[in-house]
Amino acid sequence: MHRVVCPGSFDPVTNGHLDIISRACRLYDEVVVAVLINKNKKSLFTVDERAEMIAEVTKEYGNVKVDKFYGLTVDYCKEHDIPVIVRGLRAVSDYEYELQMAQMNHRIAGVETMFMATNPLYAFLSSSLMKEVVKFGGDISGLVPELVHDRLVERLRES
Ligand code: COD
Repeated sequence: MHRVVCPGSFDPVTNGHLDIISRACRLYDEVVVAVLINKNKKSLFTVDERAEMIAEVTKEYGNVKVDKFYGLTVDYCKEHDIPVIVRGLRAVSDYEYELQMAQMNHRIAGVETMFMATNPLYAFLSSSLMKEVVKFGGDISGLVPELVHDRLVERLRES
């Protein structure tokens, strides 16, 4: 069985993330979407909320498992016997950081990284931009799932 992990912050999940996850689902038997528990970063949604949204919007894919993790991604991989990390590449600006991480992950644990080129339809998407646009009343329909759209509006109106 070929399993891979798509690690990330997913605060919140966007259609750019989903494009990578759904394509990975077609290539591998099981895709584990692992949400990082980052105690140093202030997030809009709790880890549980992020994981719950991902589970809801990926349930139709059939081979996604959602999990949370703390610490190094490669330690998660070793614990769960997952040899490959899948990452999306949006632009050259992503490349340097991603390359450095991939090389370090290979050096310290022998874990491979597969890069998937972003769908140009979603190349400009990031969770931070989504939050900023919603906060100031902009329209992000079609860029995140409806459920995420509603949660973003609700959360950003609260604050
Ligand atoms: N189109 C395509 N792909 C996209 C898009 C888009 N519009 N938006 C995001 N993605 C991809 C990203 O490239 C990434 O592959 C994935 O979706 C998740 O993105 P984010 O932004 O939610 O998550 P990141 O990039 O903040 O996640 C970083 C990690 C949590 C993976 C990283 O910090 C990590 O592994 N942390 C744990 C500690 C560790 O192991 N550090 C590295 C040591 S070498």
